[in-house]
Amino acid sequence: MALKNINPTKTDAWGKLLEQHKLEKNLHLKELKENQPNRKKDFSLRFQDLEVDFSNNRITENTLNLLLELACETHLEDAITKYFSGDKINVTENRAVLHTALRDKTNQNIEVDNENIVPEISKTLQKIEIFTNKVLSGEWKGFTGKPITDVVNIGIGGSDLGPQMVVESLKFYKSHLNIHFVSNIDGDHVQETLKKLNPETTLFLIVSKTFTTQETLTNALTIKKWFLESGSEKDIKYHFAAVSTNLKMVKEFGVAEENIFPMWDWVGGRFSLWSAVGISISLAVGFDNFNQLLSGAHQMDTHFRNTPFNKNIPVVLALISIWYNNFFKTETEVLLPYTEYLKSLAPYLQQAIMESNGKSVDRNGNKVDYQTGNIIWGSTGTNAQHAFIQLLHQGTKLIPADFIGFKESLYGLTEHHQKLMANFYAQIQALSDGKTKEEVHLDMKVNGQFNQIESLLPYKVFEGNKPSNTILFDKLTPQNLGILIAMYEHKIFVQGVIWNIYSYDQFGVELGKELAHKIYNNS
Ligand code: G6Q
Repeated sequence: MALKNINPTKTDAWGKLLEQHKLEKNLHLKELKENQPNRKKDFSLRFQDLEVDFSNNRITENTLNLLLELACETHLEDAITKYFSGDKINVTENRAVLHTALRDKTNQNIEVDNENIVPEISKTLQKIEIFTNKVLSGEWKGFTGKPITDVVNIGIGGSDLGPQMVVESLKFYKSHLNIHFVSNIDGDHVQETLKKLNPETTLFLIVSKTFTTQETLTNALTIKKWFLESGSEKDIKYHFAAVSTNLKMVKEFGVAEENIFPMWDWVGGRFSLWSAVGISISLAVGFDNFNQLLSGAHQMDTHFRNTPFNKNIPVVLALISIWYNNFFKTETEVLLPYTEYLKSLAPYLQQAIMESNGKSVDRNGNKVDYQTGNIIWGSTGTNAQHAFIQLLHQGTKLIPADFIGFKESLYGLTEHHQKLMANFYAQIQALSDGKTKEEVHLDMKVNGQFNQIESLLPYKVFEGNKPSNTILFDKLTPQNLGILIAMYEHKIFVQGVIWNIYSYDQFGVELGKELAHKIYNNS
């Protein structure tokens, strides 16, 4: 059954939130915190070693309660049940949305069109495990008998960004294989990658759900041609594998049947890293770590499914984001992971969030008259502090931030980590509390800058009241990364449900593709 069609702006809660916003829009975070000694405790949620502190947001208990009412009035609970049980909630494509089934560890039946999909998922996971182990152990040999040293993932969008982000994020856990990603149709991208590679020791994974994507097919053909300059047609089976729903076209391309991994139409591209699309991850960090990633995501799925909304991390994060987007009229959200490992998180979530919720027609087929998807951007701290953070502190725009941090670093170097985390907390505090005229005045006096007080004081004032969430884990592990990604996936879902849009199609990318074909064919 499809999701309900409820215009959120027509709910009682929405009306009350509008009033609430008038009352509270000028409250300052610094005062809120000073007047509420237990605020941090009251506005924090825990799940395993994840701690989400949302006390640095411009919300009160009343706001939160109204946002929770909004979730109930828009029937979020019913939507969650339908999401996990394989209802065809992706109505415009007539598909279920079941990336959660790929990491389900309960072994209970999950049905699509009256067929249990669990055995097929387990079989594929086993195939990934066997394949990974063969390649990693060196049992899998290239056409001249040498073991594989390099793997190239050929794919784009959902068949590239997820695996690439996870491989980058889990570099610490890396196997001996070098993993490369070719996505852009820009020939220089493939050329730059190939020039580093030896065809005798390289494995190519062609990842394309449809196997019709112009970029992926063009790159795959160029690579096949390059390979055939050294190897022969019969050697292709030692060097090419594919992940797709389109068996016919994969075989026509020449990939051996035993090297083909399935995909299913109930997995959206941007949510597919948990499927065989994630083979590059399994090769990069070993199957056990890949499985840990899946387990972490499953744990977050269970939390999301079973936790009351007021204690439910993805629900609370989604509601806070709606509060800013629809009532404060913010346009963007910034992601600030304080670890270099997560430098690809923002580009990955840009696709997941913006392709999903960048919609303006509601589930009744009408144009919405309220804001939907946020613009997502970001980069790692502390680098960002020396770049764009100025605008967050003193610009004219209100930009809610997610600070993502880890209590421990992976290699030790404690002094570095203490400095890193000091910066992490300093930014959160500076954004929230700011620095008043009086404080600047005093500071300048103490520093002996008497003569400059008049001319410089206004520039040194920080208004503060800039909101953020603090998302803190003990350590970056495959399991915690799974938790983090699934947390954002469910935040996307909750927002799409409440905004009354279809989050799982992406017609917006079609027009440009069609025109590119026409322009190319006429050139
Ligand atoms: C993701 C989108 C899109 C898709 C790519 C690649 O949700 O659908 O980014 O993943 O266009 O598609 P193929 O995997 O079919 O090549």
